[in-house]
Amino acid sequence: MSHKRTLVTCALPYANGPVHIGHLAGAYIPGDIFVRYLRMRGEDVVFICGSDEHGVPITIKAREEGVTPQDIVDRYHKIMKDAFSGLGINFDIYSRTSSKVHAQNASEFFRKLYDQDDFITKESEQLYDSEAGMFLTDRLIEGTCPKCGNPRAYGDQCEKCGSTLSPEELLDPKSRLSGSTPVKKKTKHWYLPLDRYEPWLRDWILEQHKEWKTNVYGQCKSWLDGGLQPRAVTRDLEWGVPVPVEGAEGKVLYVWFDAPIGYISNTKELLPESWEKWWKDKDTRLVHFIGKDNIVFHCIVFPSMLKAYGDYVLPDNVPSNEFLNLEGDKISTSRGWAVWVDEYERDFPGQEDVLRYVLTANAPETKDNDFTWKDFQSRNNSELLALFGNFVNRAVVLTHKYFGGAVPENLKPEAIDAETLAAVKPCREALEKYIETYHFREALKEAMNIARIGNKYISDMEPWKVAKEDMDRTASILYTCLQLCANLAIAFEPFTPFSAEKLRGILRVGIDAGRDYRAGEGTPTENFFTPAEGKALHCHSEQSEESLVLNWSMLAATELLPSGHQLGEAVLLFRKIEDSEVEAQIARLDAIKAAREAAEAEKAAKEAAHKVDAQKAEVSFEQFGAMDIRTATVLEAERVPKTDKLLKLTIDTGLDKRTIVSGIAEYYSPEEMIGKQICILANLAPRVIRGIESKGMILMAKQGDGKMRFITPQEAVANGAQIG
Ligand code: B3M
Ligand code: ZN
Repeated sequence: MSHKRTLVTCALPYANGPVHIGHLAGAYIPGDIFVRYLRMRGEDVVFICGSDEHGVPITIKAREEGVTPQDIVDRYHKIMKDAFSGLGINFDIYSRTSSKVHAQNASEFFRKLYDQDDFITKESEQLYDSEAGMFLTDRLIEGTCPKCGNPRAYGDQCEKCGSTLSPEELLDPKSRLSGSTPVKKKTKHWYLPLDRYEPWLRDWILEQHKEWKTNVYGQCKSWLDGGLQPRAVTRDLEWGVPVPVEGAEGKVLYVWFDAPIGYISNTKELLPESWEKWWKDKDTRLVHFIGKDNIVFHCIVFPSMLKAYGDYVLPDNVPSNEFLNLEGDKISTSRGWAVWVDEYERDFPGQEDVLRYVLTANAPETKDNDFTWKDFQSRNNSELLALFGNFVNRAVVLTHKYFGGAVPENLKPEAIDAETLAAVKPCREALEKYIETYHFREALKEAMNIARIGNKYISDMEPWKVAKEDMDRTASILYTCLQLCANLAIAFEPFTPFSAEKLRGILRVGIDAGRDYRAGEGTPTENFFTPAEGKALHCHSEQSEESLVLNWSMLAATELLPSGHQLGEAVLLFRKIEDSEVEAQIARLDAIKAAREAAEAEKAAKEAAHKVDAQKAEVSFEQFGAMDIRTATVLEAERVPKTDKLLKLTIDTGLDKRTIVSGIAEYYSPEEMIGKQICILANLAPRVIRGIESKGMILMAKQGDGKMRFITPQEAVANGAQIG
């Protein structure tokens, strides 16, 4: 081990929406597994997270709701913090980028780079909303897409046809803030010249970090191969950390400049005395857990900032997952297509570990992956419950039945017992290797293999049958089973900490889960992280009341529970997830999908209705005059048999009574037409339609979606009146 301590961060989620399973699977659960594992191994670890509270989307949401950005971030900061603690994601601190410490720290960071001449400035013309008195980012501009005609395309992208746009390309651009037409205005911004760091980045990533996950390495390589450009690190906005230099009034740091500095600020808030050791001592290993959309910022931009600053350590690894889909569809907060953690906790109270387990077993580690409720149910029922839970339960219940709940003596051992226990060792080795290389789903499989081993052993040994004739052998079998149970209590702690704790309660053992820093140094702030109420997952061995304390180094040991050790009551580790529960979730999603499809269809219909055909070729006055258009009244109307579209109308044209066959049955019933005054083209050459001679044509207005309405004079006029 070439490091003395590990600083683990998880991406700071934007405080503009609740946490969903995509977030959890991407960064937070893997981060928590890694940290729990390291803590149990006795490593010195700090685990940092917090809300990312700046950025344009937060200001837009605030405007839409008529509240301040601070109101928005206050709301979601709390929701997110509760969601994480509810799932046992045990950060040491969950702070926020609107904190004082952060404003100061980010500001100081910028100032140092500024003083060192690490920025360049550029003046450019940007769009300005003179009514709102604000420069507009691309996202704040809306107009018609030049490619597909979507009237609500944004200045950076049309979400309808997917084209990338610039604000200049939009037809009829409008500010989303005030609706006014933006004007061009000069503005100056500070840029980090990433091109300066390119040779260094090439060496540092492409040569020295070949071990990074292939998706991460690949993205970095393609960025570097594409050539790096200076990146603006300031914005004309009100919400954010003010740019701390002269001539930058009304400007704030770009959210992606300040947010990663938040990792440092939050460490500083937690450990005001010793934070520097975590960020500046070369023996610190820095690991960022993120989703794949954050790779460039964590592998290229932030390291360049740290490098420019000078004293900081650089990330040792940036494990990043691909995206998780939900029931075959992309997770989307705005479309309501997600499973939110707060709702999960409401619908499945006490089932935190099931979600942790499923999201790890099915993690999108190498490619996008799909979460389905059926898979959720079957992984619970046929893995957690059938393998892990049942094995433990059988072992403990039988021990109570035959041995009064005390671990029996190993009175009559057989080779199979030792072989079974020995099989745990390769699982441990593989598990460790996988966790240390950030392959959590493989690591979890190894933990589950221990349960599988136990399950097979107890099924094969059938101690309930052996007990009828050989109590000594029964003792050895259960002794072996209980040793496996104790191993499970260690191996599952990083993955399913609630169940591991429950299991330790059953076995009456404690655990040395390592040291955490949640107490910080000095006076705790309100951003310190405390486990949710009733979920005091212990971390320190000294908190345990049990005399028997397990730790990671004991994993694969064959004598963890001594004979005579009294067990606690047998409680179930997992419960069955019923069909009705997952059906309710699927029904909820179906309803969301149906509502979305209905809304999309309605929107499409509206748009189609408004589509106007292009003008036809010119006609002469004479050509127009040749048409005999006049008023008439419908006397009789009936459907033409065996057709859906045709009505046969008898009309009074003022000249005569005649028959016209018209394709309007889709829009009007015969009853609706009788007595109506209409306009006709009287001198259209007669045609025979379905055996009926039709003389003339009824004038109809036809909308873009095909819907037709007949034309009627403003007020009743004599039949046969000429129109022209
Ligand atoms: N808030 C993006 C995200 O939540 C961003 C991460 C910041 S990490 C410094 O996906
Ligand atoms: Zn478009």
